[in-house]
Amino acid sequence: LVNSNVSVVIIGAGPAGLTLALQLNKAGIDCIVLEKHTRQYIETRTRAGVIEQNSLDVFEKLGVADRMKREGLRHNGIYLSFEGVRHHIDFGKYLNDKAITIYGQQEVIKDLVHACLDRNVALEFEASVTGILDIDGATLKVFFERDGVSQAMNCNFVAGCDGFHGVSRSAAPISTCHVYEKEYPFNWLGILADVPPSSPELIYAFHKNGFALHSMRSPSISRFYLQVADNEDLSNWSDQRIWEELALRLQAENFQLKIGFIKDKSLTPVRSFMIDHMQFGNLFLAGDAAHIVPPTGGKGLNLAVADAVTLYQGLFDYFHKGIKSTLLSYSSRRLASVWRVQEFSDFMTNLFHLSSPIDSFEHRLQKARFTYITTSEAASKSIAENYVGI
Ligand code: FAS
Ligand code: PHB
Repeated sequence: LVNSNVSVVIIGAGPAGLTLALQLNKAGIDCIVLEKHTRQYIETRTRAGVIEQNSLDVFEKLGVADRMKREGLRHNGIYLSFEGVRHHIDFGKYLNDKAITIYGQQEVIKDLVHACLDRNVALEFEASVTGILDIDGATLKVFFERDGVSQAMNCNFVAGCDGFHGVSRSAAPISTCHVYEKEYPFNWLGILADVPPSSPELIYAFHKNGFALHSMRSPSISRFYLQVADNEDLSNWSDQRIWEELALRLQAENFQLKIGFIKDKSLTPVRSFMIDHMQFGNLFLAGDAAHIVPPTGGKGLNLAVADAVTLYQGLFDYFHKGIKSTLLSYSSRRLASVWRVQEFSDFMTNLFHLSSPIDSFEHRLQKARFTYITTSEAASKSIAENYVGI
């Protein structure tokens, strides 16, 4: 691989990188994916769970949606809960047959990796990119470490799909960009439990102790999240305390929380991050490398897929039609969509998280917002269309 040439180097085998690689492969455009971790690591990392219809359609077109459609849980609505009052948002009531599919991100990664290997997409694991040179040139150079050996690749384009902590963003002249950041004053404590879901659909709940989310992965596995302090230590949360707090925050009429074995616990910061450019010469950022949204809207993975589709369209036009204008509009086209998702994710985060004292002005605003949603068709439809994906 030393000093070899390829049209597109994709850094990172996450949803963005793998979706882009499969699209390029299908169009006969040569690319290589460089992933720093092992296959086993990326296929077992518990992360997102909501697949929008738009993302499912992309996976369907790529021929990788069979298991997702078979094993994923198709949901036509979600429950919003405020101090014990439940409100159902029925997507079908407003949006024909639009729905979401609940399917763990690690399952998506397994399906995409399997397809890449099956189709002989160049996918190198334990290949950690250390630097990118000449991003404005016709030939870019990507440096990476593999088995302790430094190697380099020449290419025409680099797709930085290496997540928030990757290297591609630092290879761009970020100092010339406007960076927008918002750190929310809390974290999410996520658990995966061997217990059947206690609800047929997701429940987003505000409680005076804080936010809770009831999600799931299968008829026998549930996924939950609790709002905790932003400096929280996981060791402060025994299984018993987690179940007691979930039961308290998710309580409502006719609701009984099922408890079981907790097999995974993790803390995730809740933050937003944006930059006002997603492309720098022939370096393109996609997914978490370019933006972070709070997980409250279930959007991170879906944004990564949508970025990969738009970037692919630009690369297709360049390599197959000799048109570069589509590539040049990548940033502006994606940023408009991502800001919409940022706004929705921020709205959902502010609606359901405790960040001011009970009976404070902010808390009463939250209560008024929830009451409006439960009494206005227009407000419920707005939540529905944003949640299933515009
Ligand atoms: P990813 O981070 O998925 O993938 C980037 C890949 O690049 C990784 O495999 C990484 O190993 C690799 N990489 C990094 N640096 C590299 C280098 N130098 N060289 C080579 N490879 C490199 N979203 C939701 O919607 N709901 C959730 O509940 C949710 N929970 C999350 C929990 C956690 C702990 C985290 C971190 C994220 C969560 N997200 C959630 C967001 C998440 O799903 C992301 O939005 C999604 O993975 C973004 O996909 P990518 O942009 O492909 O980046
Ligand atoms: C999940 O199931 O992991 C999940 C669902 C909805 C969210 C975030 C995470 O908003």
